[in-house]
Amino acid sequence: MPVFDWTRTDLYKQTTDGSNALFFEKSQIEDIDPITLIDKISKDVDVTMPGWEPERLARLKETFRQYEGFTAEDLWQNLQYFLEQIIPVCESCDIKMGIHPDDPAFPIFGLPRIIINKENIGRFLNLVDSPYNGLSLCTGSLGSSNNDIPDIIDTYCSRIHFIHIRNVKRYENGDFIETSHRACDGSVDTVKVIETLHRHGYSGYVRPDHGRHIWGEEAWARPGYGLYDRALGIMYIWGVWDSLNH
Ligand SMILES: [Mn+2]
Repeated sequence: MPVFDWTRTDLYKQTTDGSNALFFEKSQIEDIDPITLIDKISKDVDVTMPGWEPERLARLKETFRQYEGFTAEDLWQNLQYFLEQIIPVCESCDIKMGIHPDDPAFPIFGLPRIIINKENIGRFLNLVDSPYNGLSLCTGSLGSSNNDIPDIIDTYCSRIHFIHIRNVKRYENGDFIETSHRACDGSVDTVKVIETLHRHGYSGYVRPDHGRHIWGEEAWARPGYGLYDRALGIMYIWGVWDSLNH
């Protein structure tokens, strides 16, 4: 993800069930310059967010200038160079690498993003076609745009070393909000995601990834990482998994 890590426009979006969650309002991103957005969001929160560290944000304008005229093909070339250097070392040390998709899975602020869909994931895996060059597949990140995630898992399951299972609800205008892990609460068919992993005998790592803030924990928990909702998410994932073993 060039310049920015994950991006949202509201870290405490109130929902109708009393929780709050990370929200992305597409029109805000289109109408605002990134530095104003970062200033606005940084005021909401006094903890350091992953990818939004103060020293990194302080250099934002400079970093942006470095990406002027930078295209998706330039990113592909850099990634290829990087992988060709590191994957042979990973093979010799038995360390499996897993790339995380862009979040959101589409270009923002005019910056290219490439790990965004099935076709590009296939291209990525072929840059260096080794089992050590794999995926940290994130259903929430890929779920921010219209991806058939069970199909992506079905196609590339042997290259998934780590999976982040969470749900987001997408709206027709391009907005999305993080929801509970339940399939019926969001746009990602999390049950089918787990079924597909189970069918392939997946034995890698899984995490519930993000959670809403519930039961008042927004007072102390980092936005996006509600402890209670992540715990509920783990049990939902286990519940589906166990029902498939039954
Ligand atoms: Mn993730």
